[in-house]
Amino acid sequence: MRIIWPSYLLLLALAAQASRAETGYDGWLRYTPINDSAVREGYDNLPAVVHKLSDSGILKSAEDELLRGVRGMLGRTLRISTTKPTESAILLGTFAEMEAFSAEVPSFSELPADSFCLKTATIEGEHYLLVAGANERGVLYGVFELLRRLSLQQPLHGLDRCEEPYAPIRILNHWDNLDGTIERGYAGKSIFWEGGHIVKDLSRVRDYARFMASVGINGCSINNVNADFRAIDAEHLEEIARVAAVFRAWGVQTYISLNFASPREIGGIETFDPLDPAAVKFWTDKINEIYTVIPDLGGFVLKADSEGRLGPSEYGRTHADAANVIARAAKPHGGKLFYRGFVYNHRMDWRDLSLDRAVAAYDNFQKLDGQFEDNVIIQIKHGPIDFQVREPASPLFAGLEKTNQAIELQITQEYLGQQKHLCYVVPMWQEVLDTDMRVGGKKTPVKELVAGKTFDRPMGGFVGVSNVGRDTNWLGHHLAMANLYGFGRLAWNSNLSSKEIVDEWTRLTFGHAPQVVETIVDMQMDSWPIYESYTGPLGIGTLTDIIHIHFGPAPESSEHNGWGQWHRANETGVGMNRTQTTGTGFIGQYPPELAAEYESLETCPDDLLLFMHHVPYTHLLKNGKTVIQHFYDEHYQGAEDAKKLAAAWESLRGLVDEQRFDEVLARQLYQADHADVWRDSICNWFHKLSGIDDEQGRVGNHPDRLEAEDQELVGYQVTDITPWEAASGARAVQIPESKSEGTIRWKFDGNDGWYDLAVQYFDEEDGISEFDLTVAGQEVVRWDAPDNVPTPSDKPDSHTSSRRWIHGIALRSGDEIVLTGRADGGERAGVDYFILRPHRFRD
Ligand code: GCW
Repeated sequence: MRIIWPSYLLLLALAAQASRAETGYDGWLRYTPINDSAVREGYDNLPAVVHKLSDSGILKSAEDELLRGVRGMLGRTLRISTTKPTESAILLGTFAEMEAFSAEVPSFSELPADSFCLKTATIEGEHYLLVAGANERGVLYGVFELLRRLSLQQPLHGLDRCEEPYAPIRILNHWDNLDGTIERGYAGKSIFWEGGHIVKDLSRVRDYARFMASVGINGCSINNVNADFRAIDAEHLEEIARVAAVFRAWGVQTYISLNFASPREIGGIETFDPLDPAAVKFWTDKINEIYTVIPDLGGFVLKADSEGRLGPSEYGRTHADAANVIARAAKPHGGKLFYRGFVYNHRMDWRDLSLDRAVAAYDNFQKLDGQFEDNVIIQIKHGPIDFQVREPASPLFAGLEKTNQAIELQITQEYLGQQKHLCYVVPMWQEVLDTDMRVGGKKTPVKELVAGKTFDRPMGGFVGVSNVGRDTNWLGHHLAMANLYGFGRLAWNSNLSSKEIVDEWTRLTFGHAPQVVETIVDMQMDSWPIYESYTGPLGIGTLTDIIHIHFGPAPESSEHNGWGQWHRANETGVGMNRTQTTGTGFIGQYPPELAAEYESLETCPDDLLLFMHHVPYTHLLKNGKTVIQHFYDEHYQGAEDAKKLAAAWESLRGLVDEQRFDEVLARQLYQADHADVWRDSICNWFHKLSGIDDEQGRVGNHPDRLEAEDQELVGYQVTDITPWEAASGARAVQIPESKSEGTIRWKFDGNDGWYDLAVQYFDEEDGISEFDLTVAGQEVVRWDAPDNVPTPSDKPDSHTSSRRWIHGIALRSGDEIVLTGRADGGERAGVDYFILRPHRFRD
């Protein structure tokens, strides 16, 4: 029976479809209709037929994607021709297949794997658009480039363009655990794992693979580098094979993280000594087994002798011994081993000033240069410490001449606001990639070293730690997707600028309206410098809580412990002395010209000053300010600028679809307030330590602030907050028991008028407290604290310190203001302070 839809139902269905598209799930692959008729007309000559020259899975994906994109953007459904077309057509195939198709196909010059060409050609009298790849993956990439051009509304006629990847290795790592949690993931549970197994429904994995392919990412590891032994048992291998099958169709090779102690833990032998024949046999047999299940597995990732992971040092063996035992087993199958250069001692004696975590990667690996098998790639974090807000390039990039290397970049914003703060990190990556290491006194930017161009190594490239999750928009913050996109684009073409990349991304994600594009591009480009200024400027490190959560401010946590992320702040000065003359000698790991630049206070760039030197707080920077005053100024300016980011986003109200607008706004407003928590913690801490006042008198002085502990309390108790700098005045108030109530009360004695009131409270993850504010007996607002922008802590601290604004309250002198809190679970309705200021009418 034919169903006849009433037209209003059809309209409703269409409307539902249109709004569904704007949850952020589609990321930059939205393919929304091109409505501008002049632009549409430019595509009138696009052939109506598509013909693919082979039947592989990848070409099928390419064809599907082409149909999907063209239908979405132009509203036309291309005809699939399974036989040689007799009219104008889009041809999909490899260079070789194209040349075999007709003698009239122009010949293609030899290009590396994954390259593609888009060409228009007249063949046997018909007009063709050729999407040709050096291999099948190249064809798929060519289709995505074609669709990108359409989305960017660029002309297609007369196309004649080839692109080759900057480096062969462009892969993602995931730190996903088998139970579905993600180490340092900020957007929900794993898309791969759940309850110890690969998820049943792999449609999200497929859509993720599309994202990867669309920016040229050709490999992906799917389990945590802190690896679970079980990942490679027979049961899980079969499950991983399902993921590999989904990835395969999008040209993405699967990688598995290994646990180096596996021979002992699951191999039934006593040892995991890489030179012991029994361990060698274990790896050979296991890897042979793995390749029978997943014949085109890309290979493995290994974290050994790091942060408590077992490794070769257990037996006095080297990293080369460890890498080679696995690499040799993988080689016959074409497998690679990514051996992580992130090896350091996290139990270092902080009292010994000669020790320095930054030297570890170079010290561990440089001496082994040349000893690794040729399918081993040393995977090196971009800086010598650990993804801080600014670090110099790792000297190890210059230290390996005979060994393959890849740079590890972090997409998930572990130390950079965890997608609750905006931080477009591509400019930061680019600074590292463009750092000229001056190897042999010659121009040798990091990007050329890692891509294997300088020393002519066959393998090299880029690894991104992605950690997307099941949140609909993949990374938690819609604007954070620019980092995933940017990683791929930069790995594909490291000469693109970060601004070009984000301009492209913005148009694909939010459309072409000039105000929207300009505002988002500016917000993104400003975001890293802003984040740096209110967290850790001058190269000091992010100054976050480095022991646990890595989110809010906790400058003390970097000191006096074995983790080695020290900044050596004391009463007189600040910074790690890494000079060769009087410091830890780290600077000597760089080639001589760069070492000389960093060694001298005259030439060391100020933004790396405290990474390289220990200086008095009164040291004068190149801008004429003292270090401490600059620190204060940066934090105040940064916190102001964070508010401007929110205001910029707010200016787009009505120009961006509602859901994405609201969700981004919530995060930007959160950041605007949390930047004050940062500013105050860091400034108070350094003020106390240095004893030097802020020239502008701002630090520790908040005329519009009322401390909760100074008001009349019933049911609330005053608590010391740890660390002290996380709370204004080092103290806050809390209700001692769950499910109990308390009140904070004071009399307003200012002038009658309109006011804005903010409550600075602690929104923890271990309860949902309730609050109720009354003025002169009238309830003004009631809210609960369900951890809306999830703050990863169950304590009243700098992670959970949150602000609730109540705008436009009419106050009269003598009014009683009462905040009633009701504690829930571990969350004790904690309140730090109130801000009361004249109402600012918003535009
Ligand atoms: O930055 C640190 C993270 C760890 C991570 C480690 C690594 C997967 O805090 O969570 O472990 O780096 O890169 O191995």
